[in-house]
Amino acid sequence: MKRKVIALFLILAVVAGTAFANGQQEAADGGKKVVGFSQCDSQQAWRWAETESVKQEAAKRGYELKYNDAQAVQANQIAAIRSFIAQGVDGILLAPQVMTGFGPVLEEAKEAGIPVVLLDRLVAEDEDLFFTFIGSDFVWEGEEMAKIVVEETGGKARIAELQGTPGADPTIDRKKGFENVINEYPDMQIILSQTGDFNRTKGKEVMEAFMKAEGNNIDVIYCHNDDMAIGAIQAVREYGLEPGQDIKIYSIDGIKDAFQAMVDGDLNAVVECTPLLGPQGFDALEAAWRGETLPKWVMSEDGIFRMDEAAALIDGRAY
Ligand code: GZL
Repeated sequence: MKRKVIALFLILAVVAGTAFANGQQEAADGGKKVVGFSQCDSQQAWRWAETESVKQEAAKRGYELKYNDAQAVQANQIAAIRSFIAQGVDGILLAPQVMTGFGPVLEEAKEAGIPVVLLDRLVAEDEDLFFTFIGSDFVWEGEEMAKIVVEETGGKARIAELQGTPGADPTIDRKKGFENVINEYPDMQIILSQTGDFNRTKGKEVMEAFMKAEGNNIDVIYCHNDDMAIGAIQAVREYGLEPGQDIKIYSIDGIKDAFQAMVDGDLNAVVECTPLLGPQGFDALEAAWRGETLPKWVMSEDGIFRMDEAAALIDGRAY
């Protein structure tokens, strides 16, 4: 009997030690910590990769995750956050649909003493309403994309732009960054610009309309994300032109389908925007639970990839 008690004690000690080593912390009542994750939507490959990163990391660290997909409706996100607060979660991860409108519910989370970590998009609210923002530099992404477009067109191009979700900071800042650069080149002109809502189907529909209107006058398509670029490629080909050749196409994210499109010669370059934010999200919550502070922006490190290097890299892509 004594040997069994000792063995059980040793097992418990190892489990506890492992959990602690993983940074897992227990809830006040000694149970598992509970984290609410409000995801803005689940309509793009990038979103699926981010959600999977968060779910896998929660499981790895032994936290209970309450997941809500708002289906691109901000009101659903606000309701989900309110529900997390009512359930007394220990932390909230929020990937906000748009920048504005989250102030009141973030105030409620603050009053409840629940730390909120923003994933992949910022909100235009007081910085003391969130613990930190983990995500990419969207202005940099737009600027780097524009530099490649200038280089590959010799500084002369009529550009069609597929914008992301209106009011989301990647949309605002990817446009800002791109224009920061092309505004230096008088022969670089955005002749058409419309939202495709970061969505593959809508990106194709908008590109079909652009082709109908100006098909033979478009030299470049700048897409705020890969899903819209995949739709644009289909629209260009169905119009009868060669994507990547007759019309050069550039996009942001770096999902595997985009690498395949570069391998196929349909997409000319991609600036990465990593969705694999789960580990950093839980690192931030654990810092909050330890009473520590972090900078208000934990910036992701992203790469830049050209068509001719995609074949060597595609098998190593993590999303
Ligand atoms: C960027 C993220 C964007 C992606 C899109 O951090 O908010 O939202 O670039 C996604 O693919 O829809």
